[in-house]
Amino acid sequence: SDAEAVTQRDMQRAENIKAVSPPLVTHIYTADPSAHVFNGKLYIYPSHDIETSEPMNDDGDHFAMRDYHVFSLDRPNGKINDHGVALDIDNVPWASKQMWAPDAAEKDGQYYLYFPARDQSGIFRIGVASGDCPEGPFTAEPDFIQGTFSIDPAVYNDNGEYYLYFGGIWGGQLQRWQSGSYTEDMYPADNETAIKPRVAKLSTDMISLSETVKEIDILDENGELLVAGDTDRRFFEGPWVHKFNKQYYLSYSTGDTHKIVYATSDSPYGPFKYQGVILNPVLGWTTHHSITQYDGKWYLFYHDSSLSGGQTHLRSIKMTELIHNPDGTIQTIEPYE
Ligand code: FUB
Repeated sequence: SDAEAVTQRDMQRAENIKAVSPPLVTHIYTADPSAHVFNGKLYIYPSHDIETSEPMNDDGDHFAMRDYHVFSLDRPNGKINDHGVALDIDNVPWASKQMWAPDAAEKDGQYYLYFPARDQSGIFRIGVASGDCPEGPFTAEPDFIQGTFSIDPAVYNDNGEYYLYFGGIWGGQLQRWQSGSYTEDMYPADNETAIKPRVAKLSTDMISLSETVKEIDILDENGELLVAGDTDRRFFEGPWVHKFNKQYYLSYSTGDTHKIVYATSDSPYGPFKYQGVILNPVLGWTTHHSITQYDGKWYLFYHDSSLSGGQTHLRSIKMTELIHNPDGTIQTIEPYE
C-alpha cells in the first residue's frame, strides 16, 4: 500500500532530517491538533496515537485510536499540561473503533468535543460529547450527530454562529456519500470535479445540525472547480476554517501529496478560491493541522512522525508561527532545515 511505502521511506529519512519545531508532547503519541484559546489559555485537542496490530493499509486501519487527551499550554511552545483521558471509546455508545481527529467548541460556558469514529456497522460518523471544563471530561451523546458522516470535524465559531466542517476521502469514506447516502466507493475521473468538503450549521443546542449538509466549492485561479486529478490542490481531509481581515480561510490536507493548502472566500459556505501551500510535506503519510491566534500572533499546529522515527501512525503534535502577508496570502512553512 501507499501507507507502507511511505512508512518505509520515512523510517530511513527520519535519521537524516532536522525538524524546525520540537514535539510538544513526548510521553505519548499525539496527532491532528485542533487548538483553541479558551479563557485566555491555549488548549489542544489532538488524536491519541497508539501501537496496533491492525494491518497498515490505505484505509488507515492502523490508526486504531480509542481515547482523547486534552492538553493546555502556558505559552506558545512552553510547558505542556496533559489533562488525562477526556473521553474513552468505552463511553461512546454508538462507536465501535477509530477515534480520529477531533475538534472542540465553547458556548455559554459549556465545552463540546466533536469527534469521528466508526459506528457499529463500520460507517464513519461524527459524534459530540460535552462538559463544563475545556479540558474535559466529556460525556458523549448516546448517538452520533444525525446527518453527519465521514471524518475530521472542525467547528468554526463565527460570532456565535457555529459551522461544522468535515470530510475526508479514502479511509475517511467521503467518496461513499456522492449519491447522498452510503454506497460503494464512487470516485470522479481525473478530469471531473473533485470530491468536496462539507459544511452545516450547528443548532443552538450544539449537538445537532440546523440545516442539511452542503458541499463546499473550491475554485482554481480561473474560477473553475478543482478536479480530482489535481492531487496537489484538491481537498483530501482535515478541513479547518479561520478568519483574517474579514476573509474566511479554508485550509486542508491534500492527502496523497502530503501538503496543507488553503483557499479563501467572503462567506463561510464558500465558494473558496485556491491560494497556495501553508505547510510542505512532513515525515509520515498524514498531515493535519489547525490555525489559531494567541496573544496577537497566529500559529500553525500540525504533526509529524519524527519522534517515532518515521512510523506513520505514531505522530507528535507541534506548533510554529504562521504569517499572513499584508495582501492576505500566507507564507509557506518548511518543516525541516
Ligand atoms: O488521525 C487519523 C486520521 O489521519 C485523521 O482523521 C486524518 O486527518 C489523518 O490525520
